[in-house]
Amino acid sequence: MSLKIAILGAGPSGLAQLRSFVSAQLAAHEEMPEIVCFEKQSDLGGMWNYTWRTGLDKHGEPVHGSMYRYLWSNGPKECLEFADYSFDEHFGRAIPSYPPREVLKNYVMGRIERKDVRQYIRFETAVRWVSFDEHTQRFSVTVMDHQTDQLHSEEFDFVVVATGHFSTPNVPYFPGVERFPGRVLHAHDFRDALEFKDKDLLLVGSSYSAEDIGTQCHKYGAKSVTFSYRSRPLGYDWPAGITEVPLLERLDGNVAHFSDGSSKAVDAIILCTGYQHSFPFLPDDLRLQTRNRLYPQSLYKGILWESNPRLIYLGMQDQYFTFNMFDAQAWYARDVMLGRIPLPDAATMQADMQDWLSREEALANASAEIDFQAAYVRDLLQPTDYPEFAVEAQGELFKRWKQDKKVDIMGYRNQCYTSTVTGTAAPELPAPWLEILDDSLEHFLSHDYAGVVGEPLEQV
Ligand code: FAD
Ligand code: NA7
Repeated sequence: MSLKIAILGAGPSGLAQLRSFVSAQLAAHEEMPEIVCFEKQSDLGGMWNYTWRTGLDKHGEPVHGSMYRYLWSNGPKECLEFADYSFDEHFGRAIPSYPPREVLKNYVMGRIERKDVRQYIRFETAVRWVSFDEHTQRFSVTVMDHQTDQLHSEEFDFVVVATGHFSTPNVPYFPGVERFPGRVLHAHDFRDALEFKDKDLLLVGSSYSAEDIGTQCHKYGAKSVTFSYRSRPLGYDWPAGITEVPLLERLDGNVAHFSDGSSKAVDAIILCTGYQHSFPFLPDDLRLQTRNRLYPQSLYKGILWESNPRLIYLGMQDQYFTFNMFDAQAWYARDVMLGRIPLPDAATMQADMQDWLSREEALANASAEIDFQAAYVRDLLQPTDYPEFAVEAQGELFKRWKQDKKVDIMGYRNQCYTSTVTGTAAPELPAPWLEILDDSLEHFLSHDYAGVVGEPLEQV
């Protein structure tokens, strides 16, 4: 009997898993597994599908999307390029290093549409519950099919959880917030910076969401942006109109009071306070519980559930590397499922995880974090047939990206990088990013970019 595999979610991670099977050269003794991918949205692309909706979707399911209008890649595209499908191959020419959301989504979809993977996906089907039967060693997956309005269960040998972890907001309470006269929202519900034009805006948090939403609101005409940090400030050289203050302590009407005794009257508050790993469809003994970190606990190789490696999690790490890391995970997971990679005994798995966890805990700065994640990706790639790519060289690009941001946080997207996959040097944006207000695919591709096509970079 052939293996039956459930993939939960058709975002970049779930699609990587599908692609890994479709592109597998199966050996004579291997049979193509039966694969079903359950996706609650009506299209694939995961987080990269922009939705205007917030709260609940048309079926009453929690809206997955946290992306917003005018979102541009927050890292160079050269750091997330698929080793088996380059940007040059997809667009037929060189494009700048920082594309807007729609362009990146188009790239992710391009690789998928070339292989017929839609046949495996059941859209508008939300996973409700997963259980494991010790006796049969199989999972039962219960889903709500909103197209037929029916709840049903199916059995599988493996379950791959690829439902993302940037959708369920972490929403702290600040005294006085219930009487704040303006709008209070979490980054998950932020959709359009123009809503905050001419407004004094307070953003709580000092990580990627705060940085990107704050700079974007500044770009689209917010009167002022105040970042409030808990542990450390973002620390960039901000333009006039953007300031950083320590943690918000309380609100008194529309006046925000901070822990250094300062205060500011604001019109709206956006809580950029991160997300929870949330798997309401999993029982406690199968459910990953972790903060946002580079090496979540209980996952051998960062993907296999320690106490039951038939349960696989993809993309649960905090991410420098994204699309190509998901590929590395998916290829490794595929080979475990096909029996190509034998798993060691429990003690060896435990020791391997502990080693990665200790290394993660010792990381002193972003540069070390990047090296750590590059080493992790390299470790996964090594036993698989995923095309070789210059992981460490991409790590060096990430370090340059960090430096570029430090030099000019409002202008780092004007920088150009060279692809480690094709050697193509990215052309410049047609104007500084701060001046480009149209983020559509049509507008981005309407320019005649002059790129230099070259050879793949040597491994560093
Ligand atoms: P997701 O993309 O989140 O996909 C998960 C899928 O699972 C979704 O389609 C969802 O509908 C589905 N799903 C969830 N629950 C269920 C259920 N119960 N039943 C059925 N289906 C379900 N990365 C970058 O590389 N560059 C960027 O510039 C960048 N910007 C970002 C900006 C924001 C605001 C956010 C939130 C993230 C950003 N990321 C960025 C990271 C992004 O999350 C990853 O690039 C990528 O989308 C993760 O892929 P995934 O498949 O793991 O998860
Ligand atoms: P992150 O990177 O997990 O960061 C969460 C931020 O929220 C971080 O600065 C936290 O501060 C802050 N936080 C969390 N809880 C609180 C409370 N209670 N009070 C104040 N501040 C708090 O999430 P992001 O949303 O920024 O980024 C997630 C993804 O979205 C990322 O991949 C991007 O590409 C887009 P801390 O430093 O822990 O003190």
